[in-house]
Amino acid sequence: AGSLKARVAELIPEKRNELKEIKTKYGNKSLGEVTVDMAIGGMRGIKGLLWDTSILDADEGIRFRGYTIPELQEKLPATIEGGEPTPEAILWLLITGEVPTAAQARSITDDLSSRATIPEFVEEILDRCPRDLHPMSQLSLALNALQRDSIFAKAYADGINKANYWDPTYEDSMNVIAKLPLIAAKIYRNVYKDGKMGAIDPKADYSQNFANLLGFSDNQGFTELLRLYLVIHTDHEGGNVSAHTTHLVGSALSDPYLSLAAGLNGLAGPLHGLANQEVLRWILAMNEKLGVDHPTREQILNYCKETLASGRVIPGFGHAVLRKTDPRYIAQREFALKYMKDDHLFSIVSNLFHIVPEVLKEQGKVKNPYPNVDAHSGVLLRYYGFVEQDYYTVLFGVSRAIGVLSQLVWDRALGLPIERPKSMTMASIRQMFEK
Ligand code: CMX
Repeated sequence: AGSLKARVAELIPEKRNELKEIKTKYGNKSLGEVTVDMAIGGMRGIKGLLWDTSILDADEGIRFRGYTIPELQEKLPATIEGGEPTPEAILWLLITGEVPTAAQARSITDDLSSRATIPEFVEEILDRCPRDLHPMSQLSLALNALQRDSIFAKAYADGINKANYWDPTYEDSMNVIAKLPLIAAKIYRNVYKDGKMGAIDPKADYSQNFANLLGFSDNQGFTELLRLYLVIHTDHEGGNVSAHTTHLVGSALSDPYLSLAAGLNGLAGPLHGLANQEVLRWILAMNEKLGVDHPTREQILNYCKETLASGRVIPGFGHAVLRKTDPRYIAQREFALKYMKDDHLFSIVSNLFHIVPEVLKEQGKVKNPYPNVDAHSGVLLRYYGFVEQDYYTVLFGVSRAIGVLSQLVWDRALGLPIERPKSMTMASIRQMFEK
């Protein structure tokens, strides 16, 4: 139950009509040309997906249901006076398109904590994982195991009517979002600590609970950072690997557990979410190599050049769609300026902000030389004592679930079909143009 679900039920007829109208009016209009380069080049720039929860502008960056990050920081309810908005609030926004009241956001907190349990066998699976199994692989494993309890899968097997797919999709999605902090924290406690974990406190918000479970209950700064982190990583329109994969797998009517697990396997790639861990590793390796905490401009410049010369990417820089500095980076930079402006790693990140774009521009092939979201998050987490880099992408995954599952509810509510683009062979491309 809960009023979010009631609101979704109210919105469904409107949205179905809107989609029908768009199809009737514009169904046969062209969204643009598809060139051979696009087909070969990772489908870059092809407008071929419907995704309502957010949209990315190359210059301005992401808007969540029409709102920029600074607008969200102003409009969404926060837990502490003047503090960061909460993931519960953005979940409401992403699903309904409406800014929640504080009471509505609170209802999500309550709903999620009432769903936050995991079966013993899933805990046992995690307990049996070797410590050197990557935390992202463990996360994916646990989600696939939790799938046993999918309400959608059961409803489908019982013959549910298409028109009602959204309902069990909603239930599964809320359950997944509620259970993720437990799974994620269990992985963290097993891999890096003694395996013991606290319990959900129904009075605490989602981020506070997550921080408590991780073992950071007395660290208010960390909890506030977690709120910001969990909000800004939720969604980045539909074409990125994790979002697109979740949508694609979901289009086969695989349930939300399976769909999200697939998406998170994509997030675990170093060109996508794993850059989160790579950035800090790369910065620390620089300091170690140079034997200093405060490398000079010259030293940083050389280190960047060496990275490029060895045929590697500079992690945290560049983007497939963005052509300016990522506003998610800026939001984190502002957080750092507010809470840790004298931190030595933050000062390196600040220097990289100026130096890397010069180096990448000079190299001449990168379309966007500016920092993305991943260039900043590591040093913020580390500042609060959360130093286990290999784990960082799990935090990204917990947040990303909120965005991609919000859209998945709508995929099912709108009856979007199985995804099946056309592929070409090299011979068939030749045939088309070499007659
Ligand atoms: N360092 C070095 N070279 C880079 C680069 C970087 N940060 N970013 C792009 N390039 C290179 C590409 O590898 C490509 O080289 P080749 O032509 O030799 O293959 C060339 O520049 C052109 O690439 P592009 O069109 O500018 O970028 P893409 O859309 O192909 O790729 C991305 C985008 C993010 C994968 C790429 O910029 C990159 O690898 N960045 C570093 C990894 C990273 O930070 N990923 C996180 C992105 C955000 C997220 O998903 O979490």
